[in-house]
Amino acid sequence: MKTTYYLGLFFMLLFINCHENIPKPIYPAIIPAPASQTVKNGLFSLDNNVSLKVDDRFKEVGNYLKKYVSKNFNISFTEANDKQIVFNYNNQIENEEGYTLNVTQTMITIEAKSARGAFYAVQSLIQLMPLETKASQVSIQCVEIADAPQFRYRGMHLDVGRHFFPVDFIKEYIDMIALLKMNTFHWHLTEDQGWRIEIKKYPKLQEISAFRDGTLIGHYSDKPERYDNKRYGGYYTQEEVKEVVAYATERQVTIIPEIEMPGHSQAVLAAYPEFGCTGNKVEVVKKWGVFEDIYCPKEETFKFLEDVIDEVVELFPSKYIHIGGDEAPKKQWKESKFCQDFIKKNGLKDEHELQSYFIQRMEKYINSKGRQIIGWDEILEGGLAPNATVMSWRGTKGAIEAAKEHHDVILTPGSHCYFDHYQSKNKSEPLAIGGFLPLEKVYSFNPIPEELTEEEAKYVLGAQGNIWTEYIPTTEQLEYMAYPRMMALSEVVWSKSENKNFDDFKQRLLHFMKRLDHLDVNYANHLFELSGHIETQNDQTTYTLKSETEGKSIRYTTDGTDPTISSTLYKKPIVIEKDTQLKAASFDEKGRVSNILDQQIYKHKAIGKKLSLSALPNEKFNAGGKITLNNGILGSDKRHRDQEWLGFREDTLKLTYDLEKVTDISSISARFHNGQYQWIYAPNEIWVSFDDGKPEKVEVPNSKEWVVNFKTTFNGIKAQKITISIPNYGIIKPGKRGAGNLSWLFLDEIIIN
Ligand code: TNX
Repeated sequence: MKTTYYLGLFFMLLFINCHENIPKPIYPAIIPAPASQTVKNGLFSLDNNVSLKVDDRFKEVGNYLKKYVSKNFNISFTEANDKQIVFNYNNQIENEEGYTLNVTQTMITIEAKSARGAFYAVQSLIQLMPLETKASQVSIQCVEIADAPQFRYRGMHLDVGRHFFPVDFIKEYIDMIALLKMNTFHWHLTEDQGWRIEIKKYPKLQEISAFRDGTLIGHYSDKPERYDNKRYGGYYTQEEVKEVVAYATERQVTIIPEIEMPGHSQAVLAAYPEFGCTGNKVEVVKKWGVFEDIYCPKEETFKFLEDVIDEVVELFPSKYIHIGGDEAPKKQWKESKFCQDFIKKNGLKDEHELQSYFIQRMEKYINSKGRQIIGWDEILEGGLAPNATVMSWRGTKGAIEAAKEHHDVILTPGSHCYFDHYQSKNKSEPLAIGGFLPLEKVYSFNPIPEELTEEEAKYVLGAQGNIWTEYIPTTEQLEYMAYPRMMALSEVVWSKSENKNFDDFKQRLLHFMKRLDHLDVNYANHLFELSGHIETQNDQTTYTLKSETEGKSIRYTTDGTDPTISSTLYKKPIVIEKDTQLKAASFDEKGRVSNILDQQIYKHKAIGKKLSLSALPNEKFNAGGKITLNNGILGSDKRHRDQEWLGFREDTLKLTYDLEKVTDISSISARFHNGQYQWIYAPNEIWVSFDDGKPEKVEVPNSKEWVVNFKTTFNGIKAQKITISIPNYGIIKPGKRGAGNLSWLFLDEIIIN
């Protein structure tokens, strides 16, 4: 779609719309971008003189539109015939979910060959309607749309195990899925931390497995661990599940329930330890991670799971049942005599084949109910169940393997589809599990791995966004994590790649955000977020600011106060002459439209100067690259996996600075991360030499702090070259985490003054 269209039409519409009580029409800015769209002159006026004619096959969709109109506007359809909205059946439309939508001044025509197609036409139409409520006349831009999705499977997942979300919220989530023309809601219903679906035959699932006695506070890598000790939980009754399924069906959304096995099942074992391997009494888990207590492949366990499936298939009409299969630690199976005998008796090679046996046996049962299984990519290990569809989350490897074996596959790689990861580097972001998945990265996703041939690519059904909720306790935060990344994903799975353009998407998103405001949805808005970088040239250090989206002005302060609409306007890179706290944000004429970028910059003599390292940082801990060691910016005091911290695992790391000219040196300061739980130790000493002088040893204070601050001062030193050698703390001592292994060294900035 052409952005140039926008401005022209926008102004045109402003003129057309001189009648004050009629809400302004919306310029077509549909998300996901339709396959083809031609904007025409003129408007269709939706008012009390419009009749609705619906082919019988689309009756429910017609009712849905009727409900939408009467709920949002002061308009009802009549029998009058001067203007019409017509739903026609058209079996010439190629794609099962495709549709056409033709808006002229007197008529709106929708054609489709399935209710789903007709429903998507209505969703496009809704996105063409203004937001003002209770208007008695609304104008709709004339437009011709012919549309169809790229992928058959367009999904969103939600983990209700780690945190529980009420039925009303689930419905709102489904509304959003439907508005974005996605067709699947993957409801992750069981977890170590809580079982969330009523199973009548096993009441202890409701009494015990659905509740935990507290929840971890903060991040799971925070030490020591702290808990809130509050009982937490809940579950959906079967009546509620039916209500949600009916709600989703009305919106053409299929719900795939997930019942995890054999791992992530500790909540069940808390109630029914007899289905585990140890028989030990365990509790419903209060923290996050992967836990060793998993189902034991005993007859009674299978009976339990089959009983659960019996009730589940009664509730969910979906073709697929998701059986999990991920992250099942094999330790207990290794140690259990029962499992080892079982492996021998059934001619299995090892515990992986036992996992495969487990899944295949459940697959057979589920197939016998006329349903098919989906499992996370671990179900590939030890042999794939014959009819299984694979959900590939650990990168795309699983997807490639499955497609090559001619199994259907759905892509949900962590790199592009995990909406529990951070979406911005701003310090004000709510605590998240980690990772970094900004909007643009979601948008750039191509669900078809390059490695697949055209034939193999046919096994890729589509993609799905996952929302794991360890760190998402409230619906507000969930919305913040979900939107607008879900909008970007909707375009990944729906729109043709030639219609995908991130700048154009952002413009449409700005419109869409108004809709979200109207719906009172707490979305994240990083569209005008600022980022900055340091540069040093000819001894001058500057800080350059850049907005994620063009079109707004940037204002900043250097006195620690928050920038306002009257703060200094940013025009060119800011010269940094001393330590500076820079605060900047984007503004439009009404006020601030972005978060505040708050950057402390330490001006020192080595900023941007040539630095050579005896070894590269480990690739896992090299997010920002070597430059972060002398860019004047410190790492986070809370997270060692940010851009600024670099991790090394060398016996000795040597850093050599070339200051380009002989310089007075009075101090060297450094910060070492001391994350002993993660095997990261501050060094005991460093060695410093100037030019080609003799290295002198300086001790690093012994400290248990998360960050160890180190500073050493000098008198009367003049040098151009400085060499700093940092011997690793060494092999971790017995009794400590990681004992016997070489520790890690973590550095963010070395400040030379
Ligand atoms: C891995 S993805 C998991 C989940 C976690 C998630 C956190 C998958 C199949 N398993 O149990 O919640 O990472 O990002």
